Amino acid sequence: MTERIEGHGGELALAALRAHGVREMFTLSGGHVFPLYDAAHKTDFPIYDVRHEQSAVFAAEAVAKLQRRPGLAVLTAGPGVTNGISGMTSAFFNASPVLVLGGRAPAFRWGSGSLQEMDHLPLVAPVTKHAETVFSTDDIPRAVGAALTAALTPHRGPVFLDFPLETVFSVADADLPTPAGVDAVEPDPDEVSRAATLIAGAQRPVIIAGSDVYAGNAVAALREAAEALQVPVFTNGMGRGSLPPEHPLAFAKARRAALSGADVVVVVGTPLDFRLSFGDFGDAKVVHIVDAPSQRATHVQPAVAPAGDLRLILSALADHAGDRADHADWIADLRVAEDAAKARDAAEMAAETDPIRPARIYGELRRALAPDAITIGDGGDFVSYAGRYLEPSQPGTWLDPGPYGCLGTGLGYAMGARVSHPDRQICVLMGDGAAGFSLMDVESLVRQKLPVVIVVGNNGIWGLEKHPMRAMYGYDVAADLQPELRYDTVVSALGGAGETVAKAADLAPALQRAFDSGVPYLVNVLTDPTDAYPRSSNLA
Ligand SMILES: Cc1ncc(C[n+]2csc(CCOP(=O)(O)OP(=O)(O)O)c2C)c(N)n1
Ligand SMILES: [Mg+2]
Repeated sequence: MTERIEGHGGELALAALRAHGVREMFTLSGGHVFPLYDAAHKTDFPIYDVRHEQSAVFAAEAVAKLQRRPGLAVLTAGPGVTNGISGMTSAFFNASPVLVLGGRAPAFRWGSGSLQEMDHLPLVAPVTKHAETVFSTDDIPRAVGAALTAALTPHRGPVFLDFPLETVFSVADADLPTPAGVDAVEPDPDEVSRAATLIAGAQRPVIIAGSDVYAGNAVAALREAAEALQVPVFTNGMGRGSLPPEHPLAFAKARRAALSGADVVVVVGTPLDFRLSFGDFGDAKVVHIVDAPSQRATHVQPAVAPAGDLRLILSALADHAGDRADHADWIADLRVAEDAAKARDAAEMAAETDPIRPARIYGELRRALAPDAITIGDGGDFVSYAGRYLEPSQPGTWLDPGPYGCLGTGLGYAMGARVSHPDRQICVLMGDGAAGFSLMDVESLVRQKLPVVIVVGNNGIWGLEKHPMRAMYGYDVAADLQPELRYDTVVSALGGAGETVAKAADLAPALQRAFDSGVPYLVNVLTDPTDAYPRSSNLA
């Protein structure tokens, strides 16, 4: 039996949001969305507010990514919504189920020049799975339910609704929709069996597993498939940590050897994009396993590309009954390359240089971080090093901005992570350039008692741009920041705490103080500006 509910638009929306598993909102105030606050306030629904709408959407995205449930951002009409667009776009690239509810100028006098009167839909439609204006109050619960179902249906992604002023302020009664649930999409069994035969028969297969494996709850199935077929596994994005680092099939460093030597490359739950040389692995055959037909690549032709529920596909691979080649020598060869790279990394991470090089920071962090700590990367070179030197040992513990590569996720992601995991270490790894986009939100974290640790790799430059520009032109412009700036005192001024570290030996005690402090704490590490992350492509 459907439940009948009565109330203003905010109350109707909130009832539907709760019913669909939304547990909090991230927002920045604006009169157009007051009814949503009123409904939340009266029912003890948590409201977290921020200092820039971008952080609200990033916080909602962190909840969605980490907890695999919908995250909610509430943005006021006009500039509130436009400030959220980079966040929505990141969620779109990352397939994160985020719902953005926007205020909207009144419909009854549309065209008369109301404050902040603009049609958001043409702006947000290209970066959302569904965007709709809800013109009638009693239609709000249906619209919220339908939007959330779209967000959670693979391939997942953000959705947007806006409510004209009179729609959300008016009272109506309506049916509360029961959550529709998301049906698992059955893959084509022929494609799955062709993929299994190809992998099992390969001499040197490799699996690369990405974010949709975690989002699709397919981590256990990935492990079963890898173990059953004896295939080495590399990961990216939210796929990191899917296999614990000590697992015999878990690899991270031997990527070059693996991809240049492989005869079959299996890419699961991540696009064949620039991070994976656009799906071109020389003579190797490519198996691309995706969670929805829309995710099949159009720029390359894989040998086979099964589409559907990743658990079903990976479990079917694990159950493959046909012949299989022995991969023991291949795995052993890769292990030699992996161990050698690890030894090189260990030496870098212990280096006693003055000034400090980023590698050493990560050496210290590896000792300071608990296995379930959430690490968040927001920056250029400093975050590339984080990807290289930090080894997540559990899935769902690493947040990077994803293929949209948007600077400024840091404090929003940190807020969403702290709300998701009140008892874990939350550590933001931030370039000094990146810090400029969201550091003011330390104030939001302080006020709402959401402690996190921020480690700034302070090289005084936009490193990932300065080094390549010099290499290309012999000079650089627009790439300098104030050297040795005291980002820690910014955080202290906002009610948190922090310190500047210039000597490698001082890093460990500073990190200890940071994690013990119980407040937002910034460790401002002065790093070597001549240190450039070695990369083949220099455009970011
Ligand atoms: C919103 C946004 N603006 C600009 C860029 C281009 N960009 C990529 S990395 C980078 C430099 C980052 O500098 P910093 O955070 O100090 O890290 P570093 O490379 O110095 O370690 C810039 C400007 C971007 N990715 N996103
Ligand atoms: Mg920098």
